[in-house]
Amino acid sequence: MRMRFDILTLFPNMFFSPLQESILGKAIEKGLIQIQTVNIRHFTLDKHRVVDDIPYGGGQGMVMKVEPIARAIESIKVENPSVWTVYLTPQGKPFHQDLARRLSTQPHLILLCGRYEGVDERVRELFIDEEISIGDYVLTGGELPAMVLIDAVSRFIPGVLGSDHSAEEDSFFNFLLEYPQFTRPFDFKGNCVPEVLLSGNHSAISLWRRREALRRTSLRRPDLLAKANLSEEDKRLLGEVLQGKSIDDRAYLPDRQGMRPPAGQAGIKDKKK
Ligand code: 4HQ
Repeated sequence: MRMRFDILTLFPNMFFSPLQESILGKAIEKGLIQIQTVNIRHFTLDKHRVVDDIPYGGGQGMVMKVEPIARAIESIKVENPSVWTVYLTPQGKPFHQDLARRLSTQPHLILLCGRYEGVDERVRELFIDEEISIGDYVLTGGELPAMVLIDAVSRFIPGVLGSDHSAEEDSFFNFLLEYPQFTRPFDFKGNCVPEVLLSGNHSAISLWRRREALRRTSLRRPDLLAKANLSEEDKRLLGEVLQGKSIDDRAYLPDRQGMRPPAGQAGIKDKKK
């Protein structure tokens, strides 16, 4: 059951490194997912390979022309007429875990990435099955949203995550945020790991983790907690939390101002150790 993604973009190079590292890279090697970038500019027919034009009616910016996009989509549809075609746009339906799960049941997706002021409206009318937004902010193009979507969808494909890890068990599946995690050392500059995690008492550990997940969710995402299916025990644990059994004062860490890399040099710098 492998899944194929065709990404229609003017900037195919943006995708290579992000999708070839780590878990997604392994999934590609294993043949669980197949990703192909399609350069929309290759589907122009004019000498200057023009992909955009000024908007009818005037106004700022440029609009992506319909014909190159139409030809690019049709070049994929000749192979698979039933491919599901998604356009990434702030005007789409909000992306979330349920939508990622549903898309993972499709064998083949086209992801259309817009630039500038977006695509000619006739692209939407004629070719797009679903419009999706990754959040209420404005990006410079649909490429990062397409990568976000591929990442979240791929995690639902059997074999992509390790055998001891199911996407269904992650946070949001049950509308609770994850409990705090710790690893060695036990004592980092006087900041110690909660003793219960070293106790070897598995029921005590489960209880502590459940309470901390409930605490986090009630502090940071009360909207999620309202959707969670809470047991009687959960309600009791939440009661303990709300009575202030040590509140999570790290809920909102301040932004680390002054930690930005120095300006200057063009390009991305890789910090030398
Ligand atoms: N853009 N979620 C503008 C987004 C976006 C988002 C993609 C920028 C489309 C034309 N896409 N282009 N947020 O901001 O999906």
